[in-house]
Formats: sequence, C-alpha cells, structure tokens
Amino acid sequence: MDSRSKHIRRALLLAITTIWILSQNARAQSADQAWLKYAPIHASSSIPSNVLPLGDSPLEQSAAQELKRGLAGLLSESPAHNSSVIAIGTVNEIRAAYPQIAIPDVPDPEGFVLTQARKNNRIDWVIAGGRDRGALYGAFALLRILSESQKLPGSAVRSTPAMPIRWVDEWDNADGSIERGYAGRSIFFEGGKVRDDLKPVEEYARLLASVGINGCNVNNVNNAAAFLEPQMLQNLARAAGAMRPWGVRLAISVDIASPQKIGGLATYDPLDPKVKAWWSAKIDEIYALIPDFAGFTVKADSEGQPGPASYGRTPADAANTLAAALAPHNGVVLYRAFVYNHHLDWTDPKADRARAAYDIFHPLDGKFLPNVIVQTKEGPIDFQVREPVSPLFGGLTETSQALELQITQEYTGQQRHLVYLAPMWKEVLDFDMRVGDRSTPIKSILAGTAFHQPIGGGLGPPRTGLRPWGGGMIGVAGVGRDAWLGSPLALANLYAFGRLAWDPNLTPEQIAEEWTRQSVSADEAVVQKVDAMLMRSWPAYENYTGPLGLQTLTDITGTHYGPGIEGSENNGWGQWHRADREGVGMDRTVATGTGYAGQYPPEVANIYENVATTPDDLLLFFHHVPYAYKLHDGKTVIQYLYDSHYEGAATAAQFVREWESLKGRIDPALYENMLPRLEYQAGHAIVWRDAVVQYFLKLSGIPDEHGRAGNYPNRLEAEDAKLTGYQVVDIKPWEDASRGKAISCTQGPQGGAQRSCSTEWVYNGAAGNYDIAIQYFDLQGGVAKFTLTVNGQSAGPEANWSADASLPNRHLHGDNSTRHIVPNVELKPGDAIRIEGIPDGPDSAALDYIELSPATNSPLNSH
Ligand code: GCW
Repeated sequence: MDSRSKHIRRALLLAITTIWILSQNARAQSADQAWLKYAPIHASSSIPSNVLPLGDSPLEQSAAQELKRGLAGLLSESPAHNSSVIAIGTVNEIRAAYPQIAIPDVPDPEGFVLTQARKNNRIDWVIAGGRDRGALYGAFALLRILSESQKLPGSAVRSTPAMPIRWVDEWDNADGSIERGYAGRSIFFEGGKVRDDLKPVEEYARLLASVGINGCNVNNVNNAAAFLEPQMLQNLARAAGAMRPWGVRLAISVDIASPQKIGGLATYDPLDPKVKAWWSAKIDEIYALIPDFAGFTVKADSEGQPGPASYGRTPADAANTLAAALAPHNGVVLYRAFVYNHHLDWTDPKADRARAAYDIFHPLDGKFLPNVIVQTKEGPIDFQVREPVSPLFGGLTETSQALELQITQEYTGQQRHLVYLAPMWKEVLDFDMRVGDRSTPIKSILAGTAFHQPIGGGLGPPRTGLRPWGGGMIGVAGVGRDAWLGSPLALANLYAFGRLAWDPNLTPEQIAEEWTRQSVSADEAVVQKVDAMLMRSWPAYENYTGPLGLQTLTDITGTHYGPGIEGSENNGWGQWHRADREGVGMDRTVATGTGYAGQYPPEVANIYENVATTPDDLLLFFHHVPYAYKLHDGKTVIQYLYDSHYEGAATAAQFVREWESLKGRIDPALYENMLPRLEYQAGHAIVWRDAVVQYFLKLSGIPDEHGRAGNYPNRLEAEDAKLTGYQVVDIKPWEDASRGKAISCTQGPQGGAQRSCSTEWVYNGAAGNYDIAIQYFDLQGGVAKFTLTVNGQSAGPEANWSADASLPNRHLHGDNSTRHIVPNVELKPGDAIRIEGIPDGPDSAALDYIELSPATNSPLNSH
C-alpha cells in the first residue's frame, strides 16, 4: 500500500470512528428521548430569555439549569431580545428581591407560584417555591406551559401537589434483570452491583422531577435481602447522589427476614428485641450514607416472601418495627397490602383471593405507626385490564394509604400493545367509596383528607399520634436501557402517572394532549389523531382480551401476555373466572358467593351485590351468569364476548392506518419506530380475538349471531396443505391456534435437524389481487426465515421475512403467534401458493395458517 492510500485509509477510519462515537452519543439514554424535547415554539418576543437563580441550593441550581436549557430549545427559532429575566427562588428569596409585589404564602414546600413582576421598567417572571423543591417543580411547570401554549399565562399560577408520596418503584434485580420490565436491562444495576455509569439514572431523575415525582424505590420487592449488605448500601449512596439534584429521594425494598438472612440472627421475629436493635442499627448505617433516604417498601407473606406470619405476628407488628427505627430520620415504610395465599383450594366456591387484602389489613386499622403507609394495588387481584377498586381503601380510615399502579404493562400488553392507562387510573382516583355514606373518592383518601382535616403535605417532620399524615401514589415503572419504556408511546403512561399524582383532577384527555404536544408534535391535527389513539387504546385492549370483568384471560402462571383462557383456572392462585358449559363469572356476592362484595361500604356493596345494578364492565367479576344473560342494553353475554373481540381487533387495525396518516408530519424516526409495533399489535389482537372467541364458542355451544366466530372462509390452514418436511403439531392451549393445530419444521426423516421445509396450497378462489396474511410463530433463541412464492415466483418485496422479534415463551403459543402481511399478490385459480420455512435453532419456522383478503392497495380495488 502506498503512503497516499494509507493516508486515505486512515482518514476513512477516523471518519468512521467519529461517526460511530457521535452515533453512540446520540443514542446515549437521555430525558430528551421522552417528553423533555423542548422543540422550538412560535414564541412572543416578550418571553424573557435570561434566567436568574436567587438561591444556590442544588435543587435551585438544577431548576435554573433546566430553565436555560428549556428556553434555549423552545426559543431557538424566535430568540427574545429583551432584558427581562425569569427569577427563580423560594418565596422568601423572591420576596426579598421583589419587595414591591405581594407573593402569597406557599405553605407546602413542594408548591409554587408563577407570576409576573415589574422591575426597572422590565416585566420579569418569577417562580417562587415553598422551598427549593417547589422552585424546581415551578421551573418545570413554566417550561411545560410554554411548550404547550406557546405563551406565558395571563394570571398567576399556583400549584401544590395533592399528596406527599409520589414515587416510582422499580423491580430491578442486582444482576441487572428487571421483573416485569419490557425495555431492556436495569439502568441501576449490573452484575450484582450499582452500575458505574449513573448518567441514565440522573436523566431518569430529571424526567421524574419534570412531573413532580419525588421518590424512587430502586429494587425488586422480591429477593431484596442483599440490598442491605454494607457494600451495596455504599453503592446505593452513589445512586441516591445521582438523583438528589432532581429532588428524587432513594428508597429500597427490604426483606423482612434480613436480620436472619444477612444479619446472622437466629430469628427475624419483628417483636424480638434483638431484631428491633438490628433494624435500628441498619437504618442508622443507611442514614449515615444517605441522609435524605426516603424509606422502605415491604412485600411480606406474599408469593413466597417471608413475613411476620411465620412468627404469628401481624403486618402491623412488622411495619411498626421498621417505622419506629425510621421515624427519627424522617423515613417512611410503604407496607404492601398485596398479601394473599397462593395455595387456595380452587374446588372451594367460597375461597377468594380478592378478599385477602381487606381480611388481613382492615382489622389492623389504627394499629400502624404514623410513618407507615399501606400500599394497595388499585384492584383486589393484580393489575388486570379491569378490576373493581380495592375495598381496602375504604377499610383503613385511621391509616395513611398509597395507591399502587403499574406503568410497566405486565398484564396490559407489555409495551408491545399500545395501552394508555390514564383513563383506567382516573376511574380509580374518582371512584367514590362512600365511606360513612358520604363522598370519599379515592383521590381524597390518598391525599389524607377523606376522613380527617387536611394536615398539609410535603416532606415535613413525622406526625405524632395515630393520625394519617397523607399518603400518595406509587407507579411500578420498570424503565430500562431501551429508551426508558421501549415503545415511545408507552411513555405517555409514565408522564400521566406523575401528572395524576400531582393533580388527580386532571383529565386523561388533558394529560394526553400535554404529553403529545411535548413529545410528538404541536401540530393540531397530529395532536388530535395521536390523542384519539391513546384514548381508545385501553378500551380496545379490554375488548380483545378480557371484557365484562373477566380480567386478562392469560396464563397467569406464565408470561402474563398472550391468550390462555384456562391458565388461571384449577390452580391455587385464585385469578379464577369460573367459565363452564352453562355460564361464566365468579360469584362474589354475600348472598350466594364468596362475600367479597360485602367488603365495600354499604352503598357500594349494594350495587355490586345485585346483579342488575352491577355495571356491565364488572359483571363477571361479581356474578356467575348464564351465557344468555342479558346486559343492560339487552345484548347477551356471549354475543358481547364475540362482538367486543371483533370490535377491539378492528380498532387495533385502525391504529395502523391512523399512524400511517401521520407520515411526513412527525419525526421520521418516531414514525418508523412505532409503525411496526402497531402492525404487530393489530396481528396479535387477532390472535387474542380468535382464541377467546373460539374458546367460548366451543364451551357454550352458542353460535355468533353474525356468523364470525369459528368461521374463517378466507383462511387456508397449514395442516391442510401439501407439506414437505413440516409436521403437524398440536398447540397448547388449543385456542391459541386456528383449529388447535400448526405445522413445525423440527425433525428430519432420519431424526436430524431440518434445513428447510415447505408447505403448498392450490388456490381455488376468484382471480384478483389479495393481501396474504401469514400467521407464524416467532420463537425465542433463533431467527427462522420465510419465503412466499406463487407458482415459483417471489410474491413481492415483502415476501421474505424473518422471525426476529423477541417475544415471550419458548413453546409455540399465542404469546408468539405473529402475523406478517404480503400485500397485493395477484392470484388466479390453480396457482400454487408456497411458503418455505428455514428453521434456526429452537425457532422451528412454525406456521398456523394463511388468510387472503382483497388487496387494500390494489388498483382493482381502488375503483
Ligand atoms: O403482578 C405480580 C407479578 C410479580 C410481582 C407481584 C407483586 C414483584 O407477576 O412479578 O412481583 O405481582 O406485585 O409483588
């Protein structure tokens, strides 16, 4: 090689390396990937572009830094030329700097006021926080207002959070995996330690602060003992440090058996003095490292975790031992009410997991120390697509309470399905429990105002006496290294969680609009379209999974993802729906059922006790009814099951077309990222629809009035085709495949692995152009390849595809049954439609069926 070409080579290498480094940086995980984008606005020239921090606390510094960064982005196309400033500080600092204006008191340290002030012939904007934390929230509020409405509001804005505890919980394990996380590995941990690179943690805290979240519990509630080891605590102090500038306090989950597991004691009995002393010393050790440590989350006596029951002690005994040691440091205990027996006798019609939380915790009301907050999932079971609100919220009037919601979509499509959860959460927050026959909506119970006078929020000193000090909301977030939640639209849920915890009176529509303007586009037409998709997504998911209070009809001992209708039956876990040949639903009435309905205050209990007054969407949660039972509009239960599944799947298909209509109007990267997700969802909605519909058709024997269920005239089954190498296999559960069967390319004639298999159908319908949907199984651990040909010719650019998604389950199942569409294929009678499948390792290139429908883009069909 001569020196010139060496030179060129070196230059090329340098260029490639630079591009690579730049692209790595571009991909570094940051809050900008979510809603803190600060895209340019058409701003009025009166917006001050100078920022004046009045205090020097770290939180005020963060606030000023964020304002500068936000304004630089927002005003980048319309720079302001004025000398006005945005002054930021605490109420006291603002009063000193602007003695001429009356700044109202802000008693809550987290609250703030935004207003204008005239000074030296300029009009300044001021952000006055109750304390520095309030100033930080005020700065984010101002930036949000600007990105949304492009101008500053005409009159002063005052805001205080509705409840003091606004936390996210992460179920991260020390090895870097995340329980029920769907966006890659942990941002906190790897290999048993806190990660060296905590930049993503800092960015996460910034994101959380922008919506007012003030705590983050970083580790899984299961298997938490190792997190109290001295080495780990030192590591955790670094994580706390990364979040501190954004006002997010670190909390951890603890294992009640820690004194024994890591402390070397012979017992973990919470009333044993040695155990109490161990916790006190451990807690002192934590506060020496993390002075603003927020507290503990506890899962005990639940799903195999140890707990006080081993010593005949109650949750209050355990919670109080921790709380007493935390109180001097101003820490709290979030004790989870998710305590139940998962070895229930499923043959006993009176057994009912839904009863557990109330049965166990209601008798303990008034026995918890003031810094204990009982943390209850929104429903009595487990984050299902719909449940009634947990009756425990009405059963603890002398105890602070927190509502636990799930941002990570465990039972609601695992971020592969678009499901905007704010409408569900809002129903919970607005639900009126009618304690004492008066208005006691859940949001007022969480705020601590339902049963007592308001006692003020914030992070003030612990209250004394057995009075609640106000509770809050906990969102199980499950963020990971894959752009926080994987799917860009799923971030609307994280955003909505924070906004609702701050102000539960916001509507899901308002929140969707705020989020979309900041995250997607401020173009009115785009905002409307995206918000309409978000708002229809939960109802759609409910429709094609488990409507009428059936809950998510998935395998509850497995992945919690695809259809598996009997997966919740005949086991001790108690998520039963009791479907049989005559009817469906679980009788939870006092009169004839498990008595669960009687756990609600009388007005609510009466509604649920009576089948006629139970809302349709919870009917099967409370009652076992015949399939021909008529809903409020006269439709039978079975027909509703059919119709809702077809409607839900049709809505998912519309999402694809609606998203396609945004092409060219939104960021191309976002467009390309979301489109395949929505296409996948539309296909998987069909898997769900067909499974549930087939199952209930077979069980009830009652046909679909519209003739759709079990009748697929345009489908060609794989098992009916001419097979070369492929073998017919049974799918479990049977309803997850068309007619219960599929074909799989596993074993060669001599028992060796197959290199490829093929299947061929002879087309005998009308001549025309068709979209061919291929239903195949995309298994983990290999990338199978497929090719579709017609009479030996490729069927177009989409005719080769790979099963390269990462879907749950290592077996052929509804979890991984996937649809691929080859559009606009010309067919005439006698044509040979052939698919060749090349398996790869465990991925056996399995196929269920193909389905033909008139081509949507065909020139023949556009007339
Ligand atoms: O929803 C269930 C999950 C478990 C989880 C448990 C809980 C952390 O399937 O993964 O464990 O609830 O909330 O404790």
